[in-house]
Amino acid sequence: MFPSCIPRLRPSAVLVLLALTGLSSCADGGNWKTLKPQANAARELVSLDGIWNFALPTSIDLEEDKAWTKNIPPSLQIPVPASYNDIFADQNIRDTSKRRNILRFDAVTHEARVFINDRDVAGHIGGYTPFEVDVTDIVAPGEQFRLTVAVNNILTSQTIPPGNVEVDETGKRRQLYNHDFFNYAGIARSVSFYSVGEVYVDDITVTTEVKDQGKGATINFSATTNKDPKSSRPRVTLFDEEGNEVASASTLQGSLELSSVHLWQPGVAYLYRLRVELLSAKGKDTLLDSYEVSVGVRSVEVRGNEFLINGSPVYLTGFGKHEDSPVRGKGYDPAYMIHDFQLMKWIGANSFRTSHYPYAEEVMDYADRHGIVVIDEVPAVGLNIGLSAGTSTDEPTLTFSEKTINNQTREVHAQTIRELIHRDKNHASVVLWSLTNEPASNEEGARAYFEPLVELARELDPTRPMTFANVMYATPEADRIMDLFDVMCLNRYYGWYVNTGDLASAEIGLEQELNEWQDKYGKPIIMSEYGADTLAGTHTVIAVPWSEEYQTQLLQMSHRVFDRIESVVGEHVWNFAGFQTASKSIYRVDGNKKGVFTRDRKPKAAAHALRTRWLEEGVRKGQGNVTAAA
Ligand code: BDP
Repeated sequence: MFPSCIPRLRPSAVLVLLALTGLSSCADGGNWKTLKPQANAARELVSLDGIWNFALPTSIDLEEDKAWTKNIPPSLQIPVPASYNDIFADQNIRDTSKRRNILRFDAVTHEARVFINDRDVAGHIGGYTPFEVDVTDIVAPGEQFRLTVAVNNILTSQTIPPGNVEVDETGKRRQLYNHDFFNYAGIARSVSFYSVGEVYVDDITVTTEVKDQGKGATINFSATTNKDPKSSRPRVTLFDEEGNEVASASTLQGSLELSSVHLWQPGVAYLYRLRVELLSAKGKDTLLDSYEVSVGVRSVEVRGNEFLINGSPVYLTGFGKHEDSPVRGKGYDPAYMIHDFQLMKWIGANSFRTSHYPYAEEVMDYADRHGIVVIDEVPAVGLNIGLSAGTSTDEPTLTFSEKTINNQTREVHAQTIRELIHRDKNHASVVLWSLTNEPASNEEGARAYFEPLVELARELDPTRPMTFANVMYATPEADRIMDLFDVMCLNRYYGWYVNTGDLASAEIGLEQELNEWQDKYGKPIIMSEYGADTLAGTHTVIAVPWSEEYQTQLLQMSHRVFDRIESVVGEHVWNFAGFQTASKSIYRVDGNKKGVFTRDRKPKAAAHALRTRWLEEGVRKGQGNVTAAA
């Protein structure tokens, strides 16, 4: 049923996807301070997912083409959500008149311009966080309109992630980048229309404090409204999982005290629901708006070299992941999402890192619901000009300079931090923010670049610790930024990129380095990446690189070392599954094959070995392991 107050999209919705096209004007006007749309007594929600018409631009200049002023023919069509790359064989009603209609994009990778009919209505930079545009004054309820979205997939030194475009001998533009996953682009996540009344809740922040050794808790909340708060009366209610009201307040900011509480525990999630309602300022309790957030009561703390959740040390088991699947690319896929979580449960993983960008909001909701611990990462990957597919070039590099990663890049990076923390701040599953993956933290300029970003993140969220994933070249002596962070996430490839095929030497090297980190900083270490490319089905008696035996033995060697280093509080194998990478790398054969599952989620021998360690043997006895996902 189509709600009466929302404008109608023409069946032949149009979409222009601009491959390798520069958007001349800055994409702004898209409001990124957006709450995930909800349908309830006060809000309507209509999904715009489906089949969209698709076209590549005829000109590199978007203004010249003005494709949004025409109807794009249905000769090429794409599914939304999905990355467009692998699709082709070539390459909500009461007072209708006073409601606000908002168009929301969960993610357009990497940059979007949104047109309604002939009008440019919004833009957004950043491929993995949502934005919205209020279209109330642009299209009338019931009116048909043409929606065009221009998508820009270009990466430069001033985008996050960065990249650069080269023009080859034939005059063809070619996108280069330093990160090891395919530059999928498009309308990767859902598109929706939602409607709110004239006065609505536009943000909610919830933080929790665990008290009396876990018996009680304080829930702090702060909600804001789009209008003068005096134009409505707030009613805040906390419900338990059975739907019983357990606390309430009548202010937009305040605290709720619970004398007995069900904690959110890794593996044993418990979610309260905090409902914020806006009632008419005078007279009857007319409902103007309503919005609910899930609340998991838990604490996170770093003490010495321990990582504590609810005051108990935890040991993380799991993976660095990717949002990647055949055909859909980085498009949100609920079937793959839930299957991945089921495989993580099967193998005994209690956690994962959103390497190397924020994942779909549905993923975060699922992790909250099922007690899976998340290290949440911004898309700042590849801030390392000398690194390519885990290997270093021999050329001297200068990653941080006026001509490369500069102040402008840092401002874009800062915005990714603002948008991620704004989007994910209320997720109990998120216990650590990761501000970058494998930057050139050994190079000059790294400290000046990162110090203000860490400060910003701490201002935005004083409740969670900060980390970044350190690259192997930035050793304890060479790295210049580790002291700025709380947890040391280390990506190490002993036995793969170094000591290839020689696990005995790899074991010595890995232990030596981990001891150096431990002695220098005394902070918790999470092994955020370790692993080996493996061609499923390749078996050898003597374990050699690329065989299933070698992957298993490399992981076992790494685990022996981790078990000897007190500060190691977590192990995330690289990677959960195989994933697509840039076509230009000769280190990759149809993608990165370090997954312990293949790209189509079939287990390699290493998956069974991990299951034995994580579920049957139990890692690091006495260390307060978190149980595997429920
Ligand atoms: C690290 C990166 C990761 C790569 C991995 C690899 O953080 O994105 O995919 O190495 O080389 O450099 O497999």
